[in-house]
Amino acid sequence: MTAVTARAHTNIALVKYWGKADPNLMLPQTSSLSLTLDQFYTDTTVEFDSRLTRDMVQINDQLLATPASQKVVDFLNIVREQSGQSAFAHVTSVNHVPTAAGLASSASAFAALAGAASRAAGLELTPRALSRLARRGSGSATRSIYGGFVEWQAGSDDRTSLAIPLQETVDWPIAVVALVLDPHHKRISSRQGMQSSVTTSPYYPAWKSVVAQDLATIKPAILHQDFSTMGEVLESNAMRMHALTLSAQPPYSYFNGDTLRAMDTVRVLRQAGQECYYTLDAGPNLKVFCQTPDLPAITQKFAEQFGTEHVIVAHPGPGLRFLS
Ligand code: 2P0
Repeated sequence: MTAVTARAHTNIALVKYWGKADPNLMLPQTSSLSLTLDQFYTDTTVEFDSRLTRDMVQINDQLLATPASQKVVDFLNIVREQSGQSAFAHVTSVNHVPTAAGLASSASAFAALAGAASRAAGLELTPRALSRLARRGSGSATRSIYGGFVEWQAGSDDRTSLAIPLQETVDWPIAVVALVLDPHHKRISSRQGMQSSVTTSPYYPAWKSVVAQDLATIKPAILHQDFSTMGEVLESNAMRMHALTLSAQPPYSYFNGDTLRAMDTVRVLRQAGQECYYTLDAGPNLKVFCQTPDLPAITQKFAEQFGTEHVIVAHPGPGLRFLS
């Protein structure tokens, strides 16, 4: 038996994925685009062992019982099907993602699991195949196979829905300031929330046009290092995604009071000449994009507002790699 360890970093979407077309194959309604981050990652070790009578899943030193480990077991079943490996596995995973920062650990977790489990099962997958496999665990994991700016192309079936790198090595001094505004777990999961938006928001058809337009605008902006255009698109895209929560039936929201206060601070900073733009996912915590020369003033402002320990700075990060 060979134990394989893989490391994958999490990512933050600039053009969001918010809705599935096929929940079983995890095909999305639209394409999306993200930046992989250096600060937050998951290390996962997988070893198939014919002596085991079930999959043993340990996350951050805690052995998971059956309902909690089900997503991982389902994912291992896909790997067993693809590889012909029939044994159960030991899975040991350590998340270096402050779940409190509202950064999805499922992206780095399933990307790392896709790498470690496939190789431990004897498969040698290309990055494209790894991206397709990671998608089966969690949509955002599709993009975490690659570093830098990454596009998940929606495709139309299991073969064509995968990520491709737009720019793996980011030669642009940009940073993402993650604000920890509420350390509690979100009440409505992304999975539940996006499903509700797809089926009940009257704005969902408009969202699909928004995403197509935003992708067409943001990709050249990234390649030309046009920070203003990139920022305007990522901020409006986030707000339009959140409009799908407010317009669902029943309506819901991931914002809290600090979210609105932090958005206001971004506007104040911009008016003062510190160019920065926010985005946020299925939780209240803002992530603020800026260029590194403006980073000290921006982090200082947020540290004054929310406390230094609630401000985490990240930069573009790398794709999946094998540690052993
Ligand atoms: C994204 N999010 O593009 C969007 C924006 C949250 C808001 O992908 O059901 O954990 O596992 O596919 O990927 C978070 O949802 O959901 C997410 P599943 P996932 O990053």
